[in-house]
Amino acid sequence: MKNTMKWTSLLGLVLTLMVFTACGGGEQIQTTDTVRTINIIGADEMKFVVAEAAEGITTGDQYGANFKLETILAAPGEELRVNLSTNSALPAIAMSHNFVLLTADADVDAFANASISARDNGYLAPDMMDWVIVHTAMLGGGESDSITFTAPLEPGEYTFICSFPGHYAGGMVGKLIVQ
Ligand SMILES: [Cu+2]
Repeated sequence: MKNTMKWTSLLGLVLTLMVFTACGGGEQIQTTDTVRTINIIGADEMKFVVAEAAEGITTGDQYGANFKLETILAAPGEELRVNLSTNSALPAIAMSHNFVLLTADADVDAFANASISARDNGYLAPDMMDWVIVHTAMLGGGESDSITFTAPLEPGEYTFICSFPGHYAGGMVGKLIVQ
């Protein structure tokens, strides 16, 4: 009997926590609605794609139902959110994506090449992290990550890439244009 009561209390606690968590999540979505959000999909074709054109981005070739994300336009110091989702049925070791925004002075080729052998650091060249403004986690199929950051104050072109081996070379690259 005592045990049953313990379990009942525990179950009650768990349910309460679940309700709190659910409410917390809802509030968070409401309070962050003002941040401009760009929903990006990492596609098997080694491209950053978006489901539809939107103000403040430019798109290119069509991939299935989606369009290649070419550029993100931002005002200096604008707050932005990038939601990245990997859409793939392949195992994570074969097909994963991240979104890595690099500084204007970064040597993008050098960073991408050095990152190939940086598997232990999420394929981010550990000695070139000064060039990384912000990045998502490396995401396998079905995973997603959200980052919120401030666009650089200095107008210019900032390259973003996926640093998974071969993906930058395969065209998984775009530009954040601050103007
Ligand atoms: Cu990728």
